[in-house]
Amino acid sequence: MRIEQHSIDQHNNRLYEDHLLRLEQLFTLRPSARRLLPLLEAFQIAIPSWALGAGGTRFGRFSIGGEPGSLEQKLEDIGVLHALNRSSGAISLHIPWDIPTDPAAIRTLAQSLDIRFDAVNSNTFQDQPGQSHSYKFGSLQHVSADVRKQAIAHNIEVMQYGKELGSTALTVWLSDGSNFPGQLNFRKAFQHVHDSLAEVYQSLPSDWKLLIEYKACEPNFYSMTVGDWGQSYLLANKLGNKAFTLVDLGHHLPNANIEQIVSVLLMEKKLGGFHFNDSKYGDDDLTVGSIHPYQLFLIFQELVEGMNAQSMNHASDLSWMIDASHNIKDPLEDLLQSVEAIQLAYAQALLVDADALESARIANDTVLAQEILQDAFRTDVRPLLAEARRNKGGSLNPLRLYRELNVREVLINERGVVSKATGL
Ligand SMILES: [Mn+2]
Repeated sequence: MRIEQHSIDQHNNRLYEDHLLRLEQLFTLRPSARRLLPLLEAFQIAIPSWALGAGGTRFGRFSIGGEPGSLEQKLEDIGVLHALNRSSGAISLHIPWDIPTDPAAIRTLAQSLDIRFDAVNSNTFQDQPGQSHSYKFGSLQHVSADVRKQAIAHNIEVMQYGKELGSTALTVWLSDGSNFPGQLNFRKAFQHVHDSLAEVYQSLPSDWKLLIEYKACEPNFYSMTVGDWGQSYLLANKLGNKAFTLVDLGHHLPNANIEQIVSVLLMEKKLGGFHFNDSKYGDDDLTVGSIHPYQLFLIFQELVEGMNAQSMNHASDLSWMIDASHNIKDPLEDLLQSVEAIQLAYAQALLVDADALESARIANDTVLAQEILQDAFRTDVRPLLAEARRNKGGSLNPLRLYRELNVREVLINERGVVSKATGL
């Protein structure tokens, strides 16, 4: 399914008067907001290829119907999102769930939808059919050199697929770790992971990044070999200047100060990108911004401050990706909400009066510092986002138009009720 431009234009015409009123109110209150439009228009968030179908838990999975059954259909779904919000112009592929069998055709299709390829993701947390060695006891950390070799070869193969599509980053998330005390020699496991990643790094093209993701627990419940940002940072530092830490918001122990982690990683030029999601109890993979929107804003406040300090390009110098699961929502609606939440936090962070904040800090005026932050956070920037979308041909209200066009019903008619997307 493709969204026709005239559908978007008709929808925008109907909403325009009300939109303009709200936008002018914002510009009156915040004249500086006008200059944020080009930044918001440039900011794109990659959609993961595994997030277009219904997710699930180990207890069950409930199909949403009309799920994309091929990589082509996944691209078409992202094309629908991108047509509506003009902010989802990238896909993050997961191998082997989404192997491009005809890379040239996939590239052409992506180009026609204005979608580029963000980081490719390897998978050594599951065994694949026909695989010689099992990852039951780890992959890059494994006590057996043969298992490590197999996992290294897989990561190199994933980069080959990425190269054919124009991707320039490999994300490695390891489930490696141990479930019980005594199971693992921590030192040797970490050394193996380092040495294995060093081999992968040797095959990394000169213009690529290696993004090292960490996670505090799950699927291993006693130790994770790359369990926190310090361990990821250590590996990235040892490997070289093309290796970076990737922050997944759901991969921390409860109450971790993620904004502070982000600030330090940026300062050290070792922040590579993000996996956005939200959680209340653990790695819940809920819609980003649905539980902790203020935390998301604080993270973006550090990102904007840190990126500006180093004259970084907000849109292109870090990888912005969603990593969430949709257990009860329509995945496409959830992704529209996710992109909006990320853009809202970014816009609010851009609104922070950085000079005033710095002066308050120098004066040790804690109250004023909080007021400055919350003044930005409590500003309704939704009309600004809508205007940025409209400027690029997108919809003033993507979710509303998605429902008006009955996109899910159309997809179910096209693909059937029982179609199932590849992934977990
Ligand atoms: Mn992730």
